[in-house]
Amino acid sequence: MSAATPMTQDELKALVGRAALEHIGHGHIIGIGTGSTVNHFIEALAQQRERIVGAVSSSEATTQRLRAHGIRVFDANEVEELAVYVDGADEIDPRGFMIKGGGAALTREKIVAAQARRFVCIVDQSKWVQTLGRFPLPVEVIPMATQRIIRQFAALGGTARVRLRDGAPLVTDNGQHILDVTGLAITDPPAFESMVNDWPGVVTVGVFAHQRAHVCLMGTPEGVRTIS
Ligand code: ABF
Repeated sequence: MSAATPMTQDELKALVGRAALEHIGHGHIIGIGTGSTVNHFIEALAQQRERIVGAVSSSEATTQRLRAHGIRVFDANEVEELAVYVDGADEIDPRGFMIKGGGAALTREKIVAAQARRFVCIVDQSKWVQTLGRFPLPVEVIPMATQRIIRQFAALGGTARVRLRDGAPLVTDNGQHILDVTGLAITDPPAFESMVNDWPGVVTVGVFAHQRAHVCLMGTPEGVRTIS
């Protein structure tokens, strides 16, 4: 590639998707997340699918993609512990704290992340931030509690909106809704995550501090930067 043709965001995602293979051992069941960066990882993994026993998946979309490649998908309840979880993020900071859920799969992503010994986060460089909060924070909520949770975010200075798809509230894989919250600067992610998790009606907040990334593989025009 010449200097005159900078790598696209998708090429940077493909770069880290391939690099994540180096963090996968042999003979394990691994966790696999959701999104366009993870899709590149799945494509790379499919070339070496005998390397793993199978995967626990964080979404219906990923499950379908894995099965199409002949990769066995396990239910999370069938597996006690995962060696590693590979997933993308919407934002990641230098401590490995993340915002996730742009793809609406945050609840399952957090469950699978909690089962894994290591979280390998794969991102292009646009996701790197010093303070979480530029990306609208996804929060999965039980619809009955929506308006009260919107008011609770307003009290913190945030603006929460129900995510729509085709003009109607998006329904997650778990049958719930998503709020996207702007106007927050999340300076203490672990405390913020615990606080919002405690609000009745919140299923999952898209701050991943308690399930932070242990390794971040970041795609840059100079190559993959490994941050751990
Ligand atoms: C998932 O996919 C998310 O939690 C995050 O919202 C998103 C990242 O998307 P992409 O890889 O398409 O940029 O990992």
